[in-house]
Amino acid sequence: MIDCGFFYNTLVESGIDFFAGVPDSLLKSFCGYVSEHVDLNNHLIAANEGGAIALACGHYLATGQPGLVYMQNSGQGNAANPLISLADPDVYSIPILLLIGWRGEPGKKDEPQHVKQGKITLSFLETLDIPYMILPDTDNQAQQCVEQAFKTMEESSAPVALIAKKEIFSPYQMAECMGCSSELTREAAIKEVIKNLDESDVIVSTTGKASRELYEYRDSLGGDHSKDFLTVGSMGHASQIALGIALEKPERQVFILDGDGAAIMHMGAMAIIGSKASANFKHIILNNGCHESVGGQPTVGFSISFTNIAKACGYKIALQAENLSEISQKMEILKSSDGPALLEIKVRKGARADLGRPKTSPKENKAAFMRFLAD
Ligand SMILES: Cc1ncc(C[n+]2csc(CCOP(=O)(O)OP(=O)(O)O)c2C)c(N)n1
Repeated sequence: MIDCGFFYNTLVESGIDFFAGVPDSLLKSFCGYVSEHVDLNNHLIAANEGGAIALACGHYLATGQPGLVYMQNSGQGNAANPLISLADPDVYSIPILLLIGWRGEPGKKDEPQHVKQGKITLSFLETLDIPYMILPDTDNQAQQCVEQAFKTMEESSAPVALIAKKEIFSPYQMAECMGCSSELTREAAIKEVIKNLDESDVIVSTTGKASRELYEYRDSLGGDHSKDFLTVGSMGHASQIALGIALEKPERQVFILDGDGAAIMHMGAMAIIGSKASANFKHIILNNGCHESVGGQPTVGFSISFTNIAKACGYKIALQAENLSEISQKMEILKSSDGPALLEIKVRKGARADLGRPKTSPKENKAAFMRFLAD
Protein backbone atom coordinates (compact mmCIF):
# COMPACT_ATOMS: atom_id res chain seq x y z
CA MET A 1 0.00 0.00 0.00
CA ILE A 2 1.04 3.60 -0.55
CA ASP A 3 1.05 5.95 2.40
CA CYS A 4 -1.08 9.02 1.57
CA GLY A 5 1.31 11.44 3.28
CA PHE A 6 4.31 9.95 1.48
CA PHE A 7 2.54 10.12 -1.88
CA TYR A 8 1.40 13.69 -1.25
CA ASN A 9 4.95 14.76 -0.29
CA THR A 10 6.34 13.05 -3.38
CA LEU A 11 3.95 15.07 -5.54
CA VAL A 12 4.76 18.32 -3.77
CA GLU A 13 8.51 17.72 -4.04
CA SER A 14 8.04 17.04 -7.77
CA GLY A 15 6.44 20.46 -8.18
CA ILE A 16 2.69 19.98 -7.69
CA ASP A 17 1.20 22.86 -5.74
CA PHE A 18 -2.37 22.72 -7.01
CA PHE A 19 -4.99 20.01 -6.62
CA ALA A 20 -8.49 19.77 -8.11
CA GLY A 21 -10.89 16.92 -8.60
CA VAL A 22 -14.07 15.11 -7.76
CA PRO A 23 -13.71 12.54 -4.98
CA ASP A 24 -13.78 8.82 -5.52
CA SER A 25 -14.24 5.92 -3.12
CA LEU A 26 -10.95 4.30 -4.22
CA LEU A 27 -9.11 7.59 -3.69
CA LYS A 28 -10.99 8.36 -0.47
CA SER A 29 -7.91 8.32 1.75
CA PHE A 30 -5.79 10.40 -0.62
CA CYS A 31 -8.62 12.91 -1.22
CA GLY A 32 -9.15 13.15 2.54
CA TYR A 33 -5.43 13.76 3.10
CA VAL A 34 -5.35 16.49 0.45
CA SER A 35 -8.51 18.10 1.88
CA GLU A 36 -6.82 18.40 5.27
CA HIS A 37 -3.32 19.40 4.15
CA VAL A 38 -3.77 21.82 1.28
CA ASP A 39 -5.16 25.32 1.72
CA LEU A 40 -8.44 26.20 0.06
CA ASN A 41 -6.88 28.24 -2.77
CA ASN A 42 -4.70 25.34 -3.83
CA HIS A 43 -7.25 22.56 -3.54
CA LEU A 44 -10.64 22.82 -5.17
CA ILE A 45 -13.24 20.09 -5.10
CA ALA A 46 -14.67 20.82 -8.52
CA ALA A 47 -18.29 20.72 -9.64
CA ASN A 48 -17.36 18.01 -12.13
CA GLU A 49 -14.27 16.42 -13.62
CA GLY A 50 -14.28 18.66 -16.71
CA GLY A 51 -14.23 21.65 -14.38
CA ALA A 52 -11.26 20.15 -12.52
CA ILE A 53 -9.29 19.84 -15.78
CA ALA A 54 -10.11 23.45 -16.66
CA LEU A 55 -9.08 24.64 -13.18
CA ALA A 56 -5.71 22.93 -13.57
CA CYS A 57 -5.34 24.54 -17.01
CA GLY A 58 -6.04 27.97 -15.51
CA HIS A 59 -3.51 27.32 -12.77
CA TYR A 60 -0.91 26.36 -15.37
CA LEU A 61 -1.60 29.48 -17.45
CA ALA A 62 -1.09 31.64 -14.37
CA THR A 63 1.95 29.87 -12.88
CA GLY A 64 3.55 27.60 -15.48
CA GLN A 65 3.12 24.75 -12.96
CA PRO A 66 1.09 21.60 -13.68
CA GLY A 67 -1.71 20.70 -11.28
CA LEU A 68 -2.91 17.33 -10.11
CA VAL A 69 -6.47 16.35 -11.06
CA TYR A 70 -8.00 13.37 -9.26
CA MET A 71 -11.17 11.58 -10.29
CA GLN A 72 -12.99 8.30 -10.38
CA ASN A 73 -12.87 6.69 -13.83
CA SER A 74 -16.64 7.42 -14.05
CA GLY A 75 -15.54 11.02 -14.51
CA GLN A 76 -13.46 10.33 -17.61
CA GLY A 77 -16.47 11.20 -19.75
CA ASN A 78 -16.89 14.58 -18.05
CA ALA A 79 -13.15 15.23 -18.39
CA ALA A 80 -12.94 14.20 -22.04
CA ASN A 81 -13.93 17.48 -23.65
CA PRO A 82 -11.36 19.77 -21.96
CA LEU A 83 -8.73 17.02 -22.22
CA ILE A 84 -9.30 16.77 -25.97
CA SER A 85 -10.03 20.36 -26.91
CA LEU A 86 -8.05 22.33 -24.33
CA ALA A 87 -5.10 20.49 -22.79
CA ASP A 88 -4.30 18.29 -25.79
CA PRO A 89 -0.94 18.85 -27.58
CA ASP A 90 -2.88 19.68 -30.78
CA VAL A 91 -4.53 22.58 -28.98
CA TYR A 92 -2.91 24.39 -26.00
CA SER A 93 -0.67 21.53 -24.88
CA ILE A 94 -1.03 21.86 -21.12
CA PRO A 95 0.62 19.44 -18.71
CA ILE A 96 -1.64 17.96 -16.03
CA LEU A 97 -1.04 14.98 -13.79
CA LEU A 98 -4.20 12.87 -13.62
CA LEU A 99 -4.89 10.45 -10.78
CA ILE A 100 -7.72 8.10 -11.74
CA GLY A 101 -9.45 5.59 -9.46
CA TRP A 102 -10.05 2.37 -11.37
CA ARG A 103 -13.53 1.13 -10.44
CA GLY A 104 -14.67 -1.93 -12.37
CA GLU A 105 -11.16 -3.15 -13.05
CA PRO A 106 -11.53 -6.31 -15.16
CA GLY A 107 -11.37 -9.42 -12.99
CA LYS A 108 -12.56 -7.61 -9.88
CA LYS A 109 -16.18 -7.74 -8.80
CA ASP A 110 -17.91 -4.35 -8.91
CA GLU A 111 -21.36 -2.82 -9.41
CA PRO A 112 -22.97 -2.91 -12.90
CA GLN A 113 -22.46 0.81 -13.53
CA HIS A 114 -18.69 0.40 -13.16
CA VAL A 115 -18.14 -2.63 -15.37
CA LYS A 116 -18.03 -0.94 -18.79
CA GLN A 117 -16.06 2.08 -17.56
CA GLY A 118 -13.59 -0.28 -15.87
CA LYS A 119 -13.09 -2.16 -19.14
CA ILE A 120 -12.44 0.97 -21.17
CA THR A 121 -10.44 3.01 -18.63
CA LEU A 122 -7.06 2.36 -20.22
CA SER A 123 -8.20 2.21 -23.86
CA PHE A 124 -10.00 5.52 -23.33
CA LEU A 125 -6.66 7.11 -22.36
CA GLU A 126 -4.98 5.41 -25.31
CA THR A 127 -7.58 6.88 -27.65
CA LEU A 128 -6.80 10.32 -26.24
CA ASP A 129 -3.03 9.64 -26.58
CA ILE A 130 -2.62 10.19 -22.85
CA PRO A 131 0.28 8.12 -21.48
CA TYR A 132 -0.60 6.29 -18.26
CA MET A 133 1.08 4.28 -15.53
CA ILE A 134 -0.57 1.93 -13.08
CA LEU A 135 0.54 2.85 -9.58
CA PRO A 136 2.62 0.11 -7.95
CA ASP A 137 1.78 -0.66 -4.35
CA THR A 138 4.87 0.35 -2.42
CA ASP A 139 5.98 3.85 -1.49
CA ASN A 140 9.34 3.64 -3.25
CA GLN A 141 7.94 2.21 -6.47
CA ALA A 142 5.16 4.79 -6.41
CA GLN A 143 7.78 7.52 -6.04
CA GLN A 144 9.65 6.22 -9.09
CA CYS A 145 6.37 6.06 -10.98
CA VAL A 146 5.62 9.71 -10.15
CA GLU A 147 9.15 10.72 -11.24
CA GLN A 148 8.65 8.90 -14.55
CA ALA A 149 5.22 10.49 -15.02
CA PHE A 150 6.72 13.95 -14.45
CA LYS A 151 9.48 13.29 -16.98
CA THR A 152 6.92 12.25 -19.59
CA MET A 153 4.67 15.17 -18.75
CA GLU A 154 7.49 17.70 -19.01
CA GLU A 155 8.75 16.27 -22.30
CA SER A 156 5.30 16.26 -23.90
CA SER A 157 3.82 19.30 -22.12
CA ALA A 158 0.58 17.33 -22.01
CA PRO A 159 -1.55 15.32 -19.57
CA VAL A 160 -0.22 12.07 -18.11
CA ALA A 161 -2.27 9.68 -15.98
CA LEU A 162 -1.60 7.59 -12.90
CA ILE A 163 -4.10 4.77 -12.40
CA ALA A 164 -5.02 3.79 -8.85
CA LYS A 165 -6.33 0.29 -8.26
CA LYS A 166 -8.60 -0.63 -5.36
CA GLU A 167 -7.03 -0.44 -1.90
CA ILE A 168 -3.74 1.00 -3.18
CA PHE A 169 -3.68 3.81 -0.61
CA SER A 170 -3.36 3.04 3.07
CA PRO A 171 -6.37 4.20 5.11
CA TYR A 172 -6.48 7.84 6.17
CA GLN A 173 -9.31 8.98 8.39
CA MET A 174 -10.61 12.49 7.76
CA ALA A 175 -11.76 14.44 10.79
CA GLU A 176 -15.52 14.91 10.97
CA CYS A 177 -16.55 17.92 8.90
CA MET A 178 -18.51 20.58 10.69
CA GLY A 179 -21.34 22.45 9.14
CA CYS A 180 -24.71 20.84 9.69
CA SER A 181 -26.24 20.85 13.10
CA SER A 182 -29.10 18.64 11.90
CA GLU A 183 -29.66 15.34 13.68
CA LEU A 184 -31.57 14.05 10.69
CA THR A 185 -29.96 11.28 8.64
CA ARG A 186 -30.39 11.05 4.88
CA GLU A 187 -31.96 7.62 5.32
CA ALA A 188 -34.58 8.90 7.79
CA ALA A 189 -35.33 11.82 5.46
CA ILE A 190 -35.83 9.44 2.52
CA LYS A 191 -38.22 7.28 4.56
CA GLU A 192 -40.24 10.34 5.56
CA VAL A 193 -40.46 11.51 1.94
CA ILE A 194 -41.70 8.07 0.81
CA LYS A 195 -44.28 7.94 3.60
CA ASN A 196 -45.75 11.16 2.25
CA LEU A 197 -46.04 10.04 -1.38
CA ASP A 198 -49.21 8.91 -3.14
CA GLU A 199 -49.62 5.51 -4.78
CA SER A 200 -49.13 6.82 -8.31
CA ASP A 201 -46.04 8.95 -7.62
CA VAL A 202 -42.65 7.93 -9.00
CA ILE A 203 -39.12 8.70 -7.87
CA VAL A 204 -35.84 9.13 -9.69
CA SER A 205 -33.02 8.82 -7.17
CA THR A 206 -29.44 10.01 -7.39
CA THR A 207 -26.11 8.20 -7.56
CA GLY A 208 -24.59 6.79 -4.40
CA LYS A 209 -25.99 5.77 -1.05
CA ALA A 210 -29.32 7.63 -1.42
CA SER A 211 -30.44 5.09 -4.04
CA ARG A 212 -29.19 2.22 -1.88
CA GLU A 213 -31.14 3.53 1.12
CA LEU A 214 -34.26 3.95 -1.00
CA TYR A 215 -33.85 0.40 -2.31
CA GLU A 216 -33.49 -1.07 1.19
CA TYR A 217 -36.47 0.85 2.48
CA ARG A 218 -38.67 -0.45 -0.33
CA ASP A 219 -37.39 -3.96 0.50
CA SER A 220 -38.44 -3.51 4.09
CA LEU A 221 -41.91 -2.49 2.87
CA GLY A 222 -42.35 -5.70 0.86
CA GLY A 223 -39.93 -5.36 -2.02
CA ASP A 224 -41.83 -3.43 -4.71
CA HIS A 225 -39.22 -1.28 -6.47
CA SER A 226 -41.32 -0.46 -9.53
CA LYS A 227 -41.92 3.21 -8.61
CA ASP A 228 -38.22 4.01 -8.33
CA PHE A 229 -35.67 4.64 -11.02
CA LEU A 230 -32.23 4.31 -9.42
CA THR A 231 -29.64 6.46 -11.21
CA VAL A 232 -26.78 4.20 -10.19
CA GLY A 233 -24.29 5.87 -12.56
CA SER A 234 -24.55 9.14 -14.51
CA MET A 235 -23.97 11.31 -11.45
CA GLY A 236 -25.71 14.67 -11.71
CA HIS A 237 -28.18 13.66 -14.40
CA ALA A 238 -31.05 12.28 -12.30
CA SER A 239 -33.01 15.55 -12.43
CA GLN A 240 -32.97 15.58 -16.24
CA ILE A 241 -34.11 11.95 -16.34
CA ALA A 242 -36.97 13.01 -14.07
CA LEU A 243 -37.80 16.00 -16.28
CA GLY A 244 -37.89 13.74 -19.34
CA ILE A 245 -40.43 11.55 -17.56
CA ALA A 246 -42.44 14.44 -16.11
CA LEU A 247 -42.96 16.03 -19.53
CA GLU A 248 -44.41 12.80 -20.94
CA LYS A 249 -46.47 11.83 -17.90
CA PRO A 250 -48.19 15.03 -16.78
CA GLU A 251 -50.79 13.03 -14.82
CA ARG A 252 -48.13 11.66 -12.46
CA GLN A 253 -46.07 13.48 -9.86
CA VAL A 254 -42.42 12.86 -10.55
CA PHE A 255 -40.08 13.28 -7.57
CA ILE A 256 -36.34 13.42 -7.79
CA LEU A 257 -34.16 12.57 -4.80
CA ASP A 258 -30.96 14.47 -5.53
CA GLY A 259 -27.68 14.96 -3.64
CA ASP A 260 -25.96 18.31 -3.16
CA GLY A 261 -22.80 17.05 -4.91
CA ALA A 262 -24.83 15.64 -7.79
CA ALA A 263 -27.00 18.77 -8.14
CA ILE A 264 -23.87 20.95 -8.20
CA MET A 265 -22.12 18.63 -10.68
CA HIS A 266 -24.57 19.57 -13.44
CA MET A 267 -26.29 22.59 -11.97
CA GLY A 268 -27.29 23.88 -15.40
CA ALA A 269 -30.04 21.24 -15.23
CA MET A 270 -31.91 23.50 -12.79
CA ALA A 271 -32.06 26.29 -15.38
CA ILE A 272 -33.63 23.90 -17.89
CA ILE A 273 -36.08 22.55 -15.30
CA GLY A 274 -37.09 26.11 -14.38
CA SER A 275 -37.69 26.95 -18.02
CA LYS A 276 -40.35 24.22 -18.32
CA ALA A 277 -43.67 24.78 -16.62
CA SER A 278 -43.76 21.18 -15.54
CA ALA A 279 -46.39 21.24 -12.80
CA ASN A 280 -45.68 17.63 -11.80
CA PHE A 281 -41.90 18.02 -11.36
CA LYS A 282 -40.83 17.90 -7.70
CA HIS A 283 -37.13 18.21 -6.87
CA ILE A 284 -35.82 17.15 -3.46
CA ILE A 285 -32.19 17.86 -2.62
CA LEU A 286 -30.78 15.93 0.34
CA ASN A 287 -28.06 18.36 1.36
CA ASN A 288 -25.38 16.98 3.68
CA GLY A 289 -22.71 19.42 2.48
CA CYS A 290 -20.49 16.62 1.27
CA HIS A 291 -19.86 13.75 -1.12
CA GLU A 292 -20.88 11.34 1.61
CA SER A 293 -21.08 8.21 -0.57
CA VAL A 294 -17.38 8.32 -1.44
CA GLY A 295 -15.85 9.46 1.84
CA GLY A 296 -17.50 12.70 2.95
CA GLN A 297 -15.27 15.27 1.23
CA PRO A 298 -16.95 18.68 1.43
CA THR A 299 -19.09 20.22 -1.31
CA VAL A 300 -20.11 23.86 -1.38
CA GLY A 301 -23.65 22.69 -0.54
CA PHE A 302 -23.79 24.57 2.75
CA SER A 303 -22.42 27.83 1.38
CA ILE A 304 -24.90 28.27 -1.44
CA SER A 305 -28.66 28.69 -1.39
CA PHE A 306 -30.36 25.96 -3.42
CA THR A 307 -33.72 27.61 -2.77
CA ASN A 308 -32.60 30.97 -4.16
CA ILE A 309 -30.96 29.26 -7.14
CA ALA A 310 -34.16 27.33 -7.85
CA LYS A 311 -36.29 30.48 -7.63
CA ALA A 312 -33.89 32.38 -9.88
CA CYS A 313 -34.09 29.51 -12.39
CA GLY A 314 -37.89 29.77 -12.50
CA TYR A 315 -39.05 27.08 -10.04
CA LYS A 316 -42.51 28.03 -8.76
CA ILE A 317 -41.71 27.29 -5.12
CA ALA A 318 -38.59 26.43 -3.13
CA LEU A 319 -38.82 25.17 0.45
CA GLN A 320 -36.52 23.88 3.18
CA ALA A 321 -36.82 21.25 5.92
CA GLU A 322 -34.51 20.12 8.70
CA ASN A 323 -36.53 17.57 10.67
CA LEU A 324 -39.18 14.91 10.16
CA SER A 325 -42.19 17.06 10.96
CA GLU A 326 -40.96 19.81 8.64
CA ILE A 327 -40.50 17.22 5.88
CA SER A 328 -44.04 15.95 6.28
CA GLN A 329 -45.43 19.51 6.39
CA LYS A 330 -43.42 20.68 3.35
CA MET A 331 -44.20 17.51 1.39
CA GLU A 332 -47.91 18.40 1.68
CA ILE A 333 -47.16 21.80 0.15
CA LEU A 334 -44.89 20.27 -2.50
CA LYS A 335 -47.57 17.77 -3.55
CA SER A 336 -50.40 20.28 -3.67
CA SER A 337 -48.49 23.05 -5.47
CA ASP A 338 -47.67 23.35 -9.14
CA GLY A 339 -44.06 22.64 -10.01
CA PRO A 340 -41.35 22.84 -10.89
CA ALA A 341 -40.89 22.86 -7.13
CA LEU A 342 -37.94 22.29 -4.82
CA LEU A 343 -37.57 21.00 -1.29
CA GLU A 344 -34.09 21.18 0.19
CA ILE A 345 -33.66 18.88 3.18
CA LYS A 346 -30.62 19.52 5.36
CA VAL A 347 -29.27 16.21 6.64
CA ARG A 348 -26.24 15.18 8.58
CA LYS A 349 -23.27 13.33 7.20
CA GLY A 350 -23.20 9.56 7.57
CA ALA A 351 -24.81 6.29 6.64
CA ARG A 352 -25.36 2.85 8.13
CA ALA A 353 -22.24 0.66 7.98
CA ASP A 354 -24.31 -2.35 6.91
CA LEU A 355 -26.10 -0.59 4.03
CA GLY A 356 -26.68 -3.07 1.20
CA ARG A 357 -26.76 -2.67 -2.58
CA PRO A 358 -29.59 -3.29 -5.03
CA LYS A 359 -30.12 -7.00 -5.60
CA THR A 360 -31.91 -6.55 -8.89
CA SER A 361 -30.08 -5.49 -12.06
CA PRO A 362 -30.43 -2.06 -13.71
CA LYS A 363 -32.27 -3.72 -16.62
CA GLU A 364 -34.77 -5.35 -14.25
CA ASN A 365 -35.18 -2.00 -12.52
CA LYS A 366 -35.83 -0.31 -15.86
CA ALA A 367 -38.37 -2.91 -17.01
CA ALA A 368 -40.37 -2.76 -13.75
CA PHE A 369 -40.30 1.04 -13.72
CA MET A 370 -41.47 1.31 -17.33
CA ARG A 371 -44.31 -1.14 -16.67
CA PHE A 372 -45.43 0.97 -13.71
CA LEU A 373 -45.22 4.20 -15.72
CA ALA A 374 -47.22 2.66 -18.58
CA ASP A 375 -50.11 1.55 -16.27
C1 LIG B 1 -19.07 11.46 -12.95
C2 LIG B 1 -18.87 10.85 -11.60
N1 LIG B 1 -17.94 11.38 -10.78
C3 LIG B 1 -17.74 10.83 -9.55
C4 LIG B 1 -18.47 9.76 -9.15
C5 LIG B 1 -18.23 9.13 -7.79
N2 LIG B 1 -19.34 9.41 -6.87
C6 LIG B 1 -20.36 8.55 -6.64
S1 LIG B 1 -21.45 9.09 -5.52
C7 LIG B 1 -20.55 10.52 -5.29
C8 LIG B 1 -20.94 11.53 -4.24
C9 LIG B 1 -22.28 12.10 -4.45
O1 LIG B 1 -22.42 13.19 -3.56
P1 LIG B 1 -23.83 13.80 -3.25
O2 LIG B 1 -24.59 13.97 -4.50
O3 LIG B 1 -23.66 15.00 -2.41
O4 LIG B 1 -24.56 12.66 -2.45
P2 LIG B 1 -24.17 11.97 -1.03
O5 LIG B 1 -23.23 10.88 -1.37
O6 LIG B 1 -23.60 13.03 -0.15
O7 LIG B 1 -25.49 11.47 -0.54
C10 LIG B 1 -19.43 10.55 -6.12
C11 LIG B 1 -18.45 11.65 -6.17
C12 LIG B 1 -19.43 9.25 -10.05
N3 LIG B 1 -20.21 8.21 -9.75
N4 LIG B 1 -19.61 9.81 -11.25
